Amino acid sequence: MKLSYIAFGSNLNYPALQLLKAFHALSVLTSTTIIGESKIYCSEPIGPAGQDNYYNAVVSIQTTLSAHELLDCLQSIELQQDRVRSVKWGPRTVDLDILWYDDRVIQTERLTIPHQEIMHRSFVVYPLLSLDVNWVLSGESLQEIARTLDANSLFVIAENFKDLAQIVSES
Ligand code: A4P
Ligand code: MG
Repeated sequence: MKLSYIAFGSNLNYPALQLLKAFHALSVLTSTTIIGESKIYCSEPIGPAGQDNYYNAVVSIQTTLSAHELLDCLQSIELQQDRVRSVKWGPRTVDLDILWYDDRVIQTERLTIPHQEIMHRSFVVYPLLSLDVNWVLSGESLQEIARTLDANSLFVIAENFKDLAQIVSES
């Protein structure tokens, strides 16, 4: 069993619903068990201007899939949710990035692990902290990294996916 962390992001077609769909798809994924979930956040977009705010979260899993098999599965979930790859960092129905896989450093054409943007993104670092993750990246703890990031544009929407489902069903 390998431990992995997956970042969720969406800012198109009812982002809360997109996150819930992707969470469900991950929960039924072969050889994989969800073991933790962060709070769900709303965040201002990084990248091209004029996009809607994002919903973001991080989920931890245990899996017997290899990192590349996991990437294949996550990309097929993205496609099931009508993900169209167009503009870099542009709007998307759902983006599923592998942040971390079994303490490994992987550098291939398709995969960079740990994900290279983790330490620049409050919408990844804060969810990780809400999951009690205590990684050290480039000599800095996540708490130290968080202090260097602007969290002003980050809001908690729900404590977990169950609460998010409740909020969606009431709206
Ligand atoms: N790839 C390499 N490493 C990985 C990895 N660890 N996990 C490759 C997943 N994929 C990885 O990704 C392009 C390629 O990266 C994949 O084919 C895979 O082989 P993509 O999702 O098709 O396209 P992209 O949008 O150009 O890149 P990426 O890295 O997913 O985008 P980002 O960096 O995640 O940026 N603002 C807010 N507030 N919240 C967000 O969630 N997200 C983005 C997307 C921009 N701004 C945002 C947010
Ligand atoms: Mg991606």
